[in-house]
Amino acid sequence: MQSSTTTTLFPQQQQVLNQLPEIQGLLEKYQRSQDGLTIAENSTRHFIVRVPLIGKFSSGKSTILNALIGENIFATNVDPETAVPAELSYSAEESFIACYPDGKRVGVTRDEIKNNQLSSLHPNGWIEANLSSSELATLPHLRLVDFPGWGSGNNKHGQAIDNYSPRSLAYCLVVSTGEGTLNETTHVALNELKLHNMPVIVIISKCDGKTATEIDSVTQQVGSEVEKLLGTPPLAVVKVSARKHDLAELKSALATLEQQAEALFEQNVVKPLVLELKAFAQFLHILINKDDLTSEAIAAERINKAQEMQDFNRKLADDTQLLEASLPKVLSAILRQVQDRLTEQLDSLTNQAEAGQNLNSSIEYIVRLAVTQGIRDEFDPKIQRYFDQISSDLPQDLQLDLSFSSSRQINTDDIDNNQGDNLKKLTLSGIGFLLTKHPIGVVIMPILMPILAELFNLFRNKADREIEAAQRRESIRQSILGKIPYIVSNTDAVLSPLLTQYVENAQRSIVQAVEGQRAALDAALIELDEKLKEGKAAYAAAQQQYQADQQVIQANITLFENV
Ligand SMILES: Nc1nc2c(ncn2[C@@H]2O[C@H](COP(=O)(O)OP(=O)(O)OP(=O)(O)O)[C@@H](O)[C@H]2O)c(=O)[nH]1
Ligand SMILES: [Mg+2]
Repeated sequence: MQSSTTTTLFPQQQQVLNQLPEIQGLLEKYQRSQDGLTIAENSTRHFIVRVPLIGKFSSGKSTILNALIGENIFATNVDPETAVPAELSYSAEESFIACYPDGKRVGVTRDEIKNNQLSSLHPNGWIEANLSSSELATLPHLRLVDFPGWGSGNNKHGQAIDNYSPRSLAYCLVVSTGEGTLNETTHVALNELKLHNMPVIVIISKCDGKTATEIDSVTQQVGSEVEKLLGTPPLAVVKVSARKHDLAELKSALATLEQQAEALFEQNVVKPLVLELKAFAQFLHILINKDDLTSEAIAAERINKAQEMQDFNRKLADDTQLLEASLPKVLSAILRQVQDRLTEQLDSLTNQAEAGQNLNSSIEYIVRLAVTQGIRDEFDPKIQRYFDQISSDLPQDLQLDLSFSSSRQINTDDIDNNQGDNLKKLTLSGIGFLLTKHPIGVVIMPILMPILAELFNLFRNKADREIEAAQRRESIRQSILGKIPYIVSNTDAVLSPLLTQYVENAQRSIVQAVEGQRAALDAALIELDEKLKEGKAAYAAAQQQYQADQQVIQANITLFENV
């Protein structure tokens, strides 16, 4: 288990923890699902704002963190260096822990971190660095994360993003003055972040050895590009020189983010909980106000509700079929993107092969970008339309939040030690699926990429031999060109069942959620009928109980909304 934060709880955090047993008891009493509450409880107990520093390799991320904590703990280099994410927390007593995806935790030394001797943690492990830095002490709700950079065919960054995207509530985007502008990978990454509406601090790094005019022009350029991509201004655009230990602007932006932690808690934990309570109150409302109800009327209502459910299931099946019918077109558009991008990169791949480099990770990287973009352009709009249609088909008294933008963050490491597996379990089934509706990154990428990597490995030896044998540049080029259809068909073979599975899971979890609510309502109607048969007094008592319970739920809603 991750150590829980020793920081003073926010009033709302305390409030949620105080009220949970009462709400839990009522959910149990009415046989309603506890899943949402369990997630709310975990997210409340372990609330933390993870803030990965993302950006191109060598943009200066590790150097910035070293300068911030005032010690050279993390390895830095002009070549791609950071390979394992490192999570920084304040602790009076310093410790470094290697965290494996299976939950194993092993102490490591400063030297091992400094010298980047962490290969046993690939690909899904991370480092926990608990440091007694006074700077970190002022940011108790933030957990800054040193992240592998992107670029130069490095796919460690992609893996890290997949693992972190459902667990992070803010980002720092580092762009060095040397880069001057956002590259394509950054565009794709920012498109992703936009969907989660997260605060982003843009850090313009290496502001030394440049004139003030040059720095201002990069700051303006990057700031406006980010704003355009996010649709809202970043939380701050700050200029730093880690080399000169000039981090004043960054420190002030982090302090602002720290102040927003409470609002982030409210948005990510309290709001979904309140929605759930409102659905519960609505359910009780259906049972109340039935003063002159008869057994016949209850029987009629049960039939009526069952009929509504059948109608809904039929509409859902039709909507799902329509979505499934669109999949081949979606898939071929995505594959076209893969093909086009590989072809566009042919010269650069040829250069790499000529220089004797292995092309595997470059190819993986290109495919990853193409699939991410392709899914966003082709699949997401269809899924969104599907969810919208279902929301409007839903019987009035049932609640299902199917809007993309409302995906709830999941602190998987706090639910169980087995982070990777849990994530997959959560995102591919039931409530987890409904909480993370956005398919890319959270659902599809973490499954797609390892399978693709294996497939590429299978034909890699043969391909490498052929490429080696081709002596002239043109024949190397032709040889790589000849591999593109293999890559595209491999991607097809993996992606096609994944898309189908995504749609099936979506339908299944919607049915599960809706039927769960319906069954609870039916059980309540049966109980109401039994009370009615017991006589007027029992019926009135039951009504009173529903009213009292509804008041309790309502009081909790008011409490959470007004702290
Ligand atoms: N001039 C200048 N160079 C810097 C500054 N910060 C970092 N560098 C240099 O930039 C190079 C890369 O720095 P890192 O901190 O390793 O970059 P990174 O973003 O962590 O890179 P990856 O871990 O590979 O993603 C190193 O050679 C640093 O010395 C700075 O403020 N000014
Ligand atoms: Mg680094």
